[in-house]
Amino acid sequence: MALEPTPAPEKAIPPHVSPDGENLTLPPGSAIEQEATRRTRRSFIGLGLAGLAGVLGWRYLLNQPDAEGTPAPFRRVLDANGRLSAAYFRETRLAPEFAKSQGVRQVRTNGDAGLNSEIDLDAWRMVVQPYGGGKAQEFTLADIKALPRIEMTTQLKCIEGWSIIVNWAGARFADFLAKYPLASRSGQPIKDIAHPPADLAPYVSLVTPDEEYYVGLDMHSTIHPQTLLCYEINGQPLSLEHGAPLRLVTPLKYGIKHLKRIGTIAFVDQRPADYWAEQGYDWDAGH
Ligand SMILES: Nc1nc2c(c(=O)[nH]1)N[C@H]1C(S)=C(S)[C@@H](COP(=O)(O)O)O[C@H]1N2
Ligand SMILES: [Mo]
Repeated sequence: MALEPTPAPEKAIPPHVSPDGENLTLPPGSAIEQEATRRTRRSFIGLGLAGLAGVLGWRYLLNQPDAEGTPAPFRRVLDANGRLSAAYFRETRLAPEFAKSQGVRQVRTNGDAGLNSEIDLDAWRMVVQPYGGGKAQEFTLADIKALPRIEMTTQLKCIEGWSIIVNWAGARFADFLAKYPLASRSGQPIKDIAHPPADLAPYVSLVTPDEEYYVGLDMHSTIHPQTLLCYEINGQPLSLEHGAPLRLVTPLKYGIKHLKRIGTIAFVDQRPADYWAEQGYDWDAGH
């Protein structure tokens, strides 16, 4: 929008006649009329400036580097929200659950980083690097299925702006760490997620077998009761696109954290690398 001189309305419309031909009552040249004209002109220029700022502002925002369609300045707001949710909600909050019948029939898939290499589902193992070093341990899908089976119907929210209600089944990550004490330096298992051992690793890293997709999680989110090592979606074993044989589901986080096709898990001291955080997304990605 260009800032041109205010067009003189006198040219198009006679001074004291409104656009629909009705006579205005203001006497020509009166103080009131001058003031009205001045105000109109000023507000017109004001609108023009606001419009220009708006257009430039939007152009600025939309030209910022983005990832999954969210320009970086918006991301900074989400980052601030992430810090808030990390600080205030931690593990005490539960994501809403729905009746199984409210789940979508036709699940959608999104994101295939780390899913494009060959996979032999029978030979697949989940490799876990214990906290503080030590020998990596391998787990089969049967090992995970031997843990208490949890079913939940929750909303999967993608940062792109869509969400779906999905029924998931799997084992609680916390139950895995209760049975296999891999996340504490002392080797103490997590018996009660409200009182986890003090020497628990602060962070967890999850990586696909081909290392193309990777996610970092804080320990509070990892042992949250709704964080699942998930092997079924809507009553069916996961398809390859949904992350067969095992994926993460953690409904207090955006979809970006729900790593499909778990390869390696490690318990570590520093925030692990995170695929979308590297693209400028909030590391916590909570909602
Ligand atoms: N390995 C892997 N996992 C991934 C992704 C990906 O690209 N690769 N995308 C994530 C994103 S952005 C979303 S929204 C969810 C979508 O899960 P779905 O395909 O089962 O709907 O998977 C997440 N997990
Ligand atoms: Mo997503």
